[in-house]
Amino acid sequence: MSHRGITSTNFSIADLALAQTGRHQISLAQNEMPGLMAIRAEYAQSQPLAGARISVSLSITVQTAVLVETLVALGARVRLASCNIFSSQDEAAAALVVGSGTSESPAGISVFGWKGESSKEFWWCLDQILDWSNYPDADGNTHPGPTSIIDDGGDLIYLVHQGIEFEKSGVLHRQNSWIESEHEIVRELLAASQSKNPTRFATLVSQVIGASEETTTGIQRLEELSRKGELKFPVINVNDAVTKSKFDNKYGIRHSLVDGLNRATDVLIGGKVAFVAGYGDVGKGCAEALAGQGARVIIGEIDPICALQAAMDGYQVAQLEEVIEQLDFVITATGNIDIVRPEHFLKLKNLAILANVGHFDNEIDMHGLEALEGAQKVQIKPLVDQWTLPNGRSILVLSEGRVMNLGNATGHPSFVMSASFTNQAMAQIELAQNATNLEPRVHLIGKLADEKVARLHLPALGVSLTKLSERQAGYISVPVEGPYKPDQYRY
Ligand code: NAD
Ligand code: RBV
Repeated sequence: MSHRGITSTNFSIADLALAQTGRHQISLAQNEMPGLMAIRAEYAQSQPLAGARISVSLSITVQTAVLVETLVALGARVRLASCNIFSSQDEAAAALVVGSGTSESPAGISVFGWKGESSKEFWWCLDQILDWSNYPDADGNTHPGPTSIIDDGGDLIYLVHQGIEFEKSGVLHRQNSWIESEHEIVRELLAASQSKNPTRFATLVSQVIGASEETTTGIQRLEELSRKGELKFPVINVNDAVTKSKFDNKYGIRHSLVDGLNRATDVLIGGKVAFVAGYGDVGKGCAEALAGQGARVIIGEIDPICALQAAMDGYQVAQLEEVIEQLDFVITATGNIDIVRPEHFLKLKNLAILANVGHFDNEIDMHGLEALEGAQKVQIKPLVDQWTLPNGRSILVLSEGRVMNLGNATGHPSFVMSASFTNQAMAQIELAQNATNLEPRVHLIGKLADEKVARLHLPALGVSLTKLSERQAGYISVPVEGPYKPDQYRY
C-alpha cells in the first residue's frame, strides 16, 4: 500500500515537514488540557503504563497528540491510526512522528494516517497499528501485537474479533456499520493476513488485556458483542463517563458544529431554519449552537423522552417529512442509519446544506444520492460538494456525509477533549493495574474517577467549589470526599 505522503515501516503520514507547526499547536493545546497534564505530573514517577503497547485508533488531532504523549510519559509505547478517513490533522501526525526530544515525545511514535484516506488505506492503517513485529522495544524485543487498545467507533476492536473468527471459519460475518465495499476490503485484508500467518489474530488477542472505547456508537456495537458473549477482553466505556458524554458530546459539538459549517460554507446561520435529527447529547449541543447563532431549530426524535425535552427547551419537534421544504440546514446526530433518504433530497430547498456529525457515514444516504438518475456532483472545495439533482435544484453536502466537525473543521476544542482523554488515560491505567479482575464485558468508569476528572478541570475555569461539611454529608448520606451522586443519577 502506498499513498502520496511519506512512508516507512513504522509510520505513514502526509508530510513530515508539517512537524514544526504541529508541535507549536500541541504546545498551545497543553495549556488547555489541564486534566491530561495533571495525570502526567501525578504518574511521572510511578510509570503505571511501563511495558504497555497501546494500539490507538482515534482522530489524529492535536488533542489526540497530547493524549498519546501522555500515555508515553506514563511509560507506554503507542501505534496510532485514525478512526475516520477525513478527521486527521496532518501537522499533528507529523509532530508525533518527529517528536520533540523530550521524554514524553521521543522521536518515533508510530503514526499511520492522513486527511483524505481511501477506505482501503483506512483499513491498511488499522492493520499496521496492530502489527508490532517490526517495532522493537528499548531492549530490542519484538511482539506480535498490542497489550491494549484505544478505539473510537469500535472498528479496531471489531477487526481483531473478526480476525479470530476468520482464522477459524474463513468467513467474515456481515457488519451492520460497514457497507458492502468495506466488508470486501476487510475480507481481503483478513485473507491476506491468514495466508501469511494463520494464527496471527488468535496470538495477538491472547496478549490484549483490554480496551477503552471513546464514542456512543462504538459502545453500542461493543455492548452487542458483549451481550452475545463474544467479547474477548474487557472494554472500559469512556463515552458514558459523565465527564465525557455530558461534556464532549454536548459542549464539544456546540463549538465544532458551527466551526465546521463556517469553514465549509461561511453561510449566515441566523434567521435560517435548521433541522437536527436526534436530541441526545450531541443533538442537544447542535441545537444550542444553531439557536445561539439565531437559527430557528426544529428537532426530529424517535424517543418520547428526548422529544419532550426538546419541546420543553423551546424547540419545535417534527418529522423530517413535515418540514423538509422549509429547511436551510439538516444536521444528523442520531448514530442511526437512513435518516436523510433520496425522497428527502428531492424536496429540499435550493442550496440547502446537509451535514452529519454522527460517527458513521450512513445517516445521510450517500449511495441513494449517487444513484439518483441525473444527479451531478461539483466539488466547491475539499469536502464541500454541490450536488445538482434531477429536479434542477442543488444541495450542498459536507464531508461526503462523514463526521463533518472533524472533516470540515478540527473537531472539538482542547479543553473539552482534555476531560474525555483524561478518562481515556485513567482507563488505560486501570487496565494496566486491574485488567485481570475485569470480566470480558463493557465496564463503566466509577463515579469517584469521574468526579476526579471534573475536579482537574475546575481551577482553569476559576471555579470555587463549595465545601461539604461533615454534618451536611451525613444529612444527605454521602462521603465528604465523594462520590456525591448515586449511580442512577442522570445529571
Ligand atoms: P445519543 O444516544 O445520546 O443520541 C442519539 C439520539 O438520536 C437519541 O436520543 C435517539 O433517540 C435519537 N434517534 C435515533 N434514531 C433516530 C431517528 N431515526 N430519528 C431521530 N432521532 C433518532 O447519542 P449521542 O451521544 O448524542 O451520539 C450520537 C452520534 O454522534 C453517535 O454516532 C456518536 O458516536 C457520535 N458522536 C460524534 C461526535 C463528534 O465529534 N462528531 C461526538 C460525540 C459523539
Ligand atoms: N472527537 N475527537 C475530537 N478534537 O480530537 N473531536 C471530537 C478531537 C471525538 C469525540 O470524543 C467523539 O466521541 C468521537 O470523536 C466521534 O468519533
